[in-house]
Amino acid sequence: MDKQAYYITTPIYYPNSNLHIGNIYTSVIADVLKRYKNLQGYDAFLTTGTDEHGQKIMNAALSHGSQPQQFVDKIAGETKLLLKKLDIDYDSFIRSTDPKHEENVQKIFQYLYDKGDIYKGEYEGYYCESCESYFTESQLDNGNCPDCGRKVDYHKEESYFFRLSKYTDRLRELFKDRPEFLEPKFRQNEMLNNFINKGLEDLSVTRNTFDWGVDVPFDNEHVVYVWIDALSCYLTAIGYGYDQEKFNKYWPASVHLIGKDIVRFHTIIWPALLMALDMPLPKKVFAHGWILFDNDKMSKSKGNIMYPEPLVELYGTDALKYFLLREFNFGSDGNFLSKKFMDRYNSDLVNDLGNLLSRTISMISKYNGGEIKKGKEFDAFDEDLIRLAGLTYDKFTSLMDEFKFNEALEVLWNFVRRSNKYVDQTEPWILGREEKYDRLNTVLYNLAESLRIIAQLVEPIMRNTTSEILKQLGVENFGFESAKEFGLIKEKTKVNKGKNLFNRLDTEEELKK
Ligand code: ME8
Repeated sequence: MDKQAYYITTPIYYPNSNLHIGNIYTSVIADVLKRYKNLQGYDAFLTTGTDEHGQKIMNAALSHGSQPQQFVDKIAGETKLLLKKLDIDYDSFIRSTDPKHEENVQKIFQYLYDKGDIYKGEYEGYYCESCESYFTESQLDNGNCPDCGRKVDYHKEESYFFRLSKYTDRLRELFKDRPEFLEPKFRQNEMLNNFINKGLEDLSVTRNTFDWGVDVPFDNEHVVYVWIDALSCYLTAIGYGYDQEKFNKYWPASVHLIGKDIVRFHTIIWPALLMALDMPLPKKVFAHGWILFDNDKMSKSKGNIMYPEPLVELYGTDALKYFLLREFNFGSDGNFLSKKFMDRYNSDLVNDLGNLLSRTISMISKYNGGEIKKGKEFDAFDEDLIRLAGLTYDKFTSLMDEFKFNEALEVLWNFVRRSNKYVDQTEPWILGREEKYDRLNTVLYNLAESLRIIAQLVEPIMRNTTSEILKQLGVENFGFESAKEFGLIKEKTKVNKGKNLFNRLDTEEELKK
């Protein structure tokens, strides 16, 4: 039987500069979600890419003394390398300058024009260059852009318009009938109160003050608005216009993962466009919060941008992914503090997980000649541990399904800590000294089995850690679902003493780096 498709997208990043921690946060979540879905038996497909047209990119290229194409080629190449370095397992990297995509944008534009959903008019209003969007005075937020908060300029120009107003009622119904469409839930009220219920105005969908964009097919004085171009990348990436079978398999998207600043584009403009194209709507849009730096949004002008490369080089991809998922509540803003990173590394990874593995493997080597054996004596501590293992699987998966990644990891680490407590409660070193093997074997078996379950559950987030734990335990990867069952390790499995999973950091020294 064919596996069920699960299509995930990240935003199509602007290649005006290299990706920082805030941008890659979405990519990391998307990667974890993809691995999680695949491990659960889905056929997950992840699209990412670069949003290469528009005035902002053109200006960035010019300020670097480059031609736009040359400039975006360079950054798109660097972005791919960075995603590889971060072990982000994407399936499609779509560039909006890809000729297949440009063709799609023109087809979409022509179709909507022929249908009467795009018409020519004149625009007068406020323009945000960063969002490449027009606003009326009443839409401004204290005179600034309601999406990103930046300064706006007054503009007047000839433009083509998309009849967004025509879709107001259907959008209102969408929010009413499908409360799961946009999460977190509080964002729904923002969209309804700030935009839909105020009445939507038709949207200017072309620009004629620059030419770095897809030409309007029948009027080369105009280029297509960058957001129409960017959003439809989600379609081109899975074969729209050139591989219908693939497209039918993956569309509609299971989830668009985005930052909170681009909710309006994804939950008003994008569904309205898809309605106009008579296409099914994505099943969900999930908007995460900002990763802040000292309580402030990262920005170049403030000089407080944090890039992921040094963290990965020093601490590895597993630690970075763990931290981003564990520390931040997906949906809310959170502060990135280097000290917090070090503290979590030392407490959760070195002390809790690393120690559990090293003490378990050492004891199996010392007392059992390196073999995991089944014991004959049991007590209430075992029952309690095994019961928690079962509950951990159920809670971990249901929290992952709700995109509550930090809580899922908290539940898993609760089990890691419980396993360490089990060592203290059962005191295997005393059992060993007194040669009580019937009991000692049970304890060591339960510890090995707990570690196996932890390794299987953590695989979507830390696959290298999973491999290392399983290698040291001497067991094969039985698959994610095997974490449901306690007792799969075979009698006389030989463990392999290995390196430390994570080495303790000297926080003071690390902070100087
Ligand atoms: O918006 N914390 O691209 P982009 C968390 N091209 N997320 C952050 C962040 C931070 N500090 N800073 C930025 C675009 N982001 C469009 C997308 S999709 C069809 C087109 C997030 O490169 C931001 O919220 O400006 C956005 O979701 C993503 O990075 C890409 O931003």
